[in-house]
Amino acid sequence: MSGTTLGVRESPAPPVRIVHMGLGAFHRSHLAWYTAHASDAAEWGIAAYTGRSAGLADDLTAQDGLYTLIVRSPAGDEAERIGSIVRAHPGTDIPSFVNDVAAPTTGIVSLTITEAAYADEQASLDRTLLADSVGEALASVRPVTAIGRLVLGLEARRRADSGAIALVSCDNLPENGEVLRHAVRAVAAGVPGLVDWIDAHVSFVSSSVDRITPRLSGDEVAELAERYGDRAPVVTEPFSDWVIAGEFPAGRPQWEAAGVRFTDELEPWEARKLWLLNGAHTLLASLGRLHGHHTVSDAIADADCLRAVEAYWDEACRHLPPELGLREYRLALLDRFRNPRIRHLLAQIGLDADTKMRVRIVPVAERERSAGRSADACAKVVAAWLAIDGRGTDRSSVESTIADLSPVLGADAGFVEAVLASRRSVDDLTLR
Ligand code: CS2
Repeated sequence: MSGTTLGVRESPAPPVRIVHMGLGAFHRSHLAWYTAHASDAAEWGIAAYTGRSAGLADDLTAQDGLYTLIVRSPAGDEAERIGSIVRAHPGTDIPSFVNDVAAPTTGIVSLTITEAAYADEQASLDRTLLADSVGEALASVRPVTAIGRLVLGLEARRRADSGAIALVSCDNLPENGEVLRHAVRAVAAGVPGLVDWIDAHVSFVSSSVDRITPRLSGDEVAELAERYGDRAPVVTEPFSDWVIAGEFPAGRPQWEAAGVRFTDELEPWEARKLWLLNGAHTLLASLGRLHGHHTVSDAIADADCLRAVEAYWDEACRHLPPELGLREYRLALLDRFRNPRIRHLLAQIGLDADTKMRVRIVPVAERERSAGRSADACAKVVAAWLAIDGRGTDRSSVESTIADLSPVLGADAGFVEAVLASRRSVDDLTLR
């Protein structure tokens, strides 16, 4: 592919039937890749919207939506041109978004809007805004949150009588479809009749997504742009997994041809991924940085970090069904974390740390404590987070931060004590 310029499709662009919210690197290494590899890929195109910014949308538009996906293994790179994204828009292009969601040809809206966006405090503003806009032309309404924009699109779809649709969450939250249902219904509640329409026409699909895709630095993008003639390249790892539970009333791509697994029992897979992969990431983001490391591969090479990860995995695995192949998954994770050619910054993983702690570490700690065990490894994760965040070391502030993560753990004197004890040892790291 070297030396070629993007912008010319080898085959006609597929018709838009998927609308994506949260266009970024992960969407392009995951859902867009699976869609391009579905057996009926020619029938499923994506109109993708960024969170807000125009930069990536402009770059992709200049390339007719095409981009290069570079799969980076320790042995080398394999580059592939992906054509499933047909249009790219900035998230602020609300009129196009609303039209796309309302179109009868659209069957799916997928989301990678980050964990924190489902509990956006500004959602209540959007609820009022949407309630006040009843009867108005929707094109002039400007919700401020992603959920607000989605609800506006659904209201437009209802008015257009375009029928049922599936919403697919790809964010790292347990039961992400249910979390989305809750968030959407809360914002829709101000618009008369909309919640009933949603209940009858919208399927909330849950899914567990798994592919490490770090954000690239400016230098990395410049180097790849030069090599591939692509202004918006994506680098990802060889591993990829997607498990989905839910109905698609308006159809879906034949994703199983690309390796997607459909199940009625998502919860164990979701917990395996959230607790083991994401939980270890969250641990390394704090403990690794306390040790002075910047990337996952550097942190996992540190004996203290590796020990902490293994101890935390031992605690988590006591609460996962053994038939999920836990040993193999752990070994594969170590290889994935060690991939020296994937530069995954700990600081990137450390964003929104409290939301991540709640869904990755807290469930394991609560289960360990209620089984009568110390949860020392989880306590160390909490302690490292408190230290990297520069939180107070006195008992009452530690207690209240833990209570904010989990009322159960905050009221558990034994767990608070374990965190305080761990805190003393991790604080030594910062003093070195
Ligand atoms: C990471 C995830 O940034 C983070 O919090 O744990 O983005 C992780 O790389 C993905 O979930 C892998 O699928």
